[in-house]
Amino acid sequence: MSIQSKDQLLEFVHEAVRNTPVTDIHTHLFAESFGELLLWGVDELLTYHYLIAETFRYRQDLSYEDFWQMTKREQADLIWQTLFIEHTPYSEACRGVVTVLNRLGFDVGKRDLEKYRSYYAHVSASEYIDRILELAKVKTVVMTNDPFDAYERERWAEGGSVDPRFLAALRIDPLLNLWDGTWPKLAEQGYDVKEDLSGSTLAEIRRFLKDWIARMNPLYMAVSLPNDFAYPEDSVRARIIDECIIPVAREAAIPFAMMIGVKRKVNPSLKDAGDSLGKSDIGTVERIVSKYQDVKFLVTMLSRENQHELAVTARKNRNLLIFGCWWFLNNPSLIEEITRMRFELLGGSIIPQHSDCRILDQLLYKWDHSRGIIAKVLYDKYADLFDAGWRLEEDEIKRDVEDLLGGTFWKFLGKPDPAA
Ligand code: RAT
Ligand code: ZN
Repeated sequence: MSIQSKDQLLEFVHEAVRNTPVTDIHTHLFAESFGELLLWGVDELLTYHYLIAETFRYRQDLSYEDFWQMTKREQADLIWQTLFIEHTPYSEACRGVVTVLNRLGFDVGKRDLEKYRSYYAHVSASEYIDRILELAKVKTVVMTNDPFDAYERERWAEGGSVDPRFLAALRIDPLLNLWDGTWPKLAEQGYDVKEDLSGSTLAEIRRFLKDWIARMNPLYMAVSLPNDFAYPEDSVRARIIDECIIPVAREAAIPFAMMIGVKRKVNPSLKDAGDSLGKSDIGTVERIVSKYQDVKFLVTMLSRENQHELAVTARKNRNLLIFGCWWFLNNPSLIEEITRMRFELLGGSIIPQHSDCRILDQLLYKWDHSRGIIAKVLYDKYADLFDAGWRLEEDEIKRDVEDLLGGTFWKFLGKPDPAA
């Protein structure tokens, strides 16, 4: 059926974007079998590192040490009091908590934290996973799996994820960003590696990657990179990319995901909340993706200033799929600007958003908020076509939306969507 008016178009697009199930391609969520790695509940929501940073801005007298010595519940109380009672919670991260509580059916007008807490005391992790994924209309989430984390390694030794809604991604930051501290860990795990990369080291790193690929079956290998990431370069990082990551990605036929632009620990006292960002050199991305045209790259960049050139770089390299409005870009004004620009330069050959959720409940807000913006921008693009006489079929809109919310990702991987 073709759409006959702009009112009809508006309604149809918003409904399609609201109701189409999502493949969330980058999160920090875990299946239940990963035990304490899966975070959920109101105290976790309130102690999200985005909110910790915001709280300190209003608490000049609070020492970092005192804060970190508090229990999670005490931290949550302080954050609630500071950001939600003494101030109005309109920053995006604060608004997110309000959206979640509202979507769970609480009376947010009452501002009754104890009431919200008491609900969580009576729900099990497995029920809650079902409830949130259903409410958020998220069909699959990609985890961030760290083979250097001792606790997580044990979970994999026990079998990893058996829940088909949670898929793996092999995260390799320590290998590329902290080689000094990482090679001893590889040696401990039985790999014959040397600090100076001599002898069998590179072959052993490849063996390590292949072992973990066999164990996790990851959809891609991923790394976050500093804003001054350079390629090519005479460095341990560039050698490991060239001689280990690229050949293994090629052989396993999985993409290499690069998340570029982080400045880690600009304020170490803030721990996870202490990272920042910087503008990166797009030439680095250009050189690596054009050198290895037979390898697929998923790329997101953290600085707003890099977004336009990244989109143009994707036009030139079909092995590059750009994804998400990452971290400090995951704000309505920036999502709208970036999504609009990407649609104009790349049509639907992008992944407009990932959630980056660390707490299960956040799926509700991150996707609700992003869906509204994606629908708005998509409608505008369709409306321009409508004005030029182009008439869209409902099925065409559904196809486009399915692609944006997961289909494009699966096609890029060359794999069928297991949840389709
Ligand atoms: O968005 C975040 O929560 C960051 O702390 C990072 O985890 C970032 O997304 C990353 O994956 O490195
Ligand atoms: Zn992340």
